[in-house]
Amino acid sequence: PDKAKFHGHTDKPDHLPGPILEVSNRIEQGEAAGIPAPVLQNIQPHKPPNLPSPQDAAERMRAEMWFQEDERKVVRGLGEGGKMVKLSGEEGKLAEEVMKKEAFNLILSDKISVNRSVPDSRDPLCKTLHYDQDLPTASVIIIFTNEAWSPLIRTIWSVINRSPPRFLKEIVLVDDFSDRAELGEKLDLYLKYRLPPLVKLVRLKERHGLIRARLAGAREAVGDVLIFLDSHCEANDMWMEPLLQRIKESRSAVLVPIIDVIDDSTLEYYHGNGRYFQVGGFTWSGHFTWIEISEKEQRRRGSPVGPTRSPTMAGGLFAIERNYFWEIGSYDDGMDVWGGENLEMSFRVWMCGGTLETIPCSRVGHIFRSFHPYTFPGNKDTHGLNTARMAEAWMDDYKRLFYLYRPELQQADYGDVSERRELRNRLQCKSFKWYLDNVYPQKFILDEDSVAFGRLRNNATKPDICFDNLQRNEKSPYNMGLYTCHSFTSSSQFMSLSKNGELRREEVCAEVPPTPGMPTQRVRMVRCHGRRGNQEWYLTQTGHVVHKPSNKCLDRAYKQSMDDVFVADCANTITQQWLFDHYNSL
Ligand code: UD2
Ligand code: MN
Repeated sequence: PDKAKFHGHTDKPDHLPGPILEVSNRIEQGEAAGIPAPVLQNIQPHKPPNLPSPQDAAERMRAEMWFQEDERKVVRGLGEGGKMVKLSGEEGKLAEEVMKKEAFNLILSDKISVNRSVPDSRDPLCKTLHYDQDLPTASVIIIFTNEAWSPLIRTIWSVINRSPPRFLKEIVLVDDFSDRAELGEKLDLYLKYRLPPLVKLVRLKERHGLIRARLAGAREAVGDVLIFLDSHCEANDMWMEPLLQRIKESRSAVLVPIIDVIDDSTLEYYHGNGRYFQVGGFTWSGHFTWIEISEKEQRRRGSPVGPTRSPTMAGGLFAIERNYFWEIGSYDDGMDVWGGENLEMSFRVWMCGGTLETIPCSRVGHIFRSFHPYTFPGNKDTHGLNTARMAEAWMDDYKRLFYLYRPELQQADYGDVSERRELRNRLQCKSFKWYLDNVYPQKFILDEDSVAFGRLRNNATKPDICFDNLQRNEKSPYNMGLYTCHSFTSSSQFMSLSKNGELRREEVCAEVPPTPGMPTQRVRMVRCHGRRGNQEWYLTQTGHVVHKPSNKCLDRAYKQSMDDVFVADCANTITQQWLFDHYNSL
């Protein structure tokens, strides 16, 4: 069966975690440890009413009680500078329990100031860049459904504290029909008594799902630029200026910040080495992935902090000129709850004349959670259905590959996409082939870029065995094994020999570690590097699959277990004879 996870989740990028910083005991014990109070640049508190009525006084008391209860939990200095914190003992156990429900460490989050500082994770070169005094204004739109209190409030404060007041027009919160008690009156009162008036709250009367919730927020917004954020983010220093500057230069540029990782368990704000980051790709099964910046793009952008073209975006954090958002087709409001809208917008923007760029000097942290701590009404695979809508509207004939990887969606009821097709006509958008050729030329197209593809089978014994990913994580090196061939289409057994001589799956390629002298060697699958070398293979007329640099042959006999794939000295044996399902040419 397919590994595509029901409801899915978005993986973290491969940012390096920061150096392990010593967590000082004093901080753990809660002393202030000389940490400066955060600078709150932007607060204009509401004026208290001149003559409070008894109702007002009671309301105020209720609010203070709630807020003070929260503030009592906070340990001063904890997690400041984005440092990791590990809870121990009873509290640690409790935190682990709570994580099973919340998908992140809420116990710890409640102990960290909602105004905490984060490490400046930017490339040092960013400090040499200049931004205009006169930039468009921004509406920051934060949607949420049943988000926990402290990460939501921290997201809001991080935006207020680290955005220039003159550009931050407003923050539009959109409550997507939450039923968590604390997001009710308490949140209303927090807005009233604690937050500056530029923070607005829209309450949706029924569950919209993230796509329609963002549309509702966008309709409220009045700033020149819309900036969308998830409800568990922390904006970094000067995150907003580079986005606004680039949109001022190019109004059809849709921008993403570098998304820094906030650890779901220690709440450490990873800051890597400032320079390394990835951009967005996709898999044919319709999932977002992180990919390396192509060499061509590194040359084109000129500077490591220049706007970096990205084939797709993760989806949650992006900036777009407000009118352009509507012109270019906003979102497909037929998409439900979660998933698919990010690839839809990415393909649409590129195909219809815009650009999608990562702005390296803008950085925002995000808590990557391994599951969704909210319900999916009707328990539908909304990611699958939304992605089918996307494929039908935008992928032309390449949707064949989407359905090859997701056969169960071929007959699915994804609704009516005629409006999206009309939009595409009206905007005279280019083809998906244009997108692949021009925006994502390195994308491997299973049936076009290969000499042979399908299952890779050996029939030395019955039943036949095939290459199979054994449901292992494709990111771990020994993720290929052998398994009884499936008679149904299953992407876990897709293999191909590419025109470049790679023995590969979608993103990973077979290679043999260079250890000369060994008679047999285990084959591992790692990210394709496209430079042949130890990833080069060829097929022979006799069905051998030869690893070119070592001159060894794939062999099913020399295996410790079914789990492994080996090469051995080439010989005329049936255990070295392999067959692909399809051959394009030989
Ligand atoms: C990623 C995106 C997310 C979205 C998704 C694809 C990042 C960092 N995150 O998933 O924004 O593009 O991919 O669809 O790029 N929400 C609602 N109503 C719902 C469901 C979710 O308001 O019915 C909110 C939720 O509270 C959160 C945001 O939408 O603020 C995104 O949800 P998520 O954090 O569960 O998604 P994530 O980060 O796994
Ligand atoms: Mn998120």
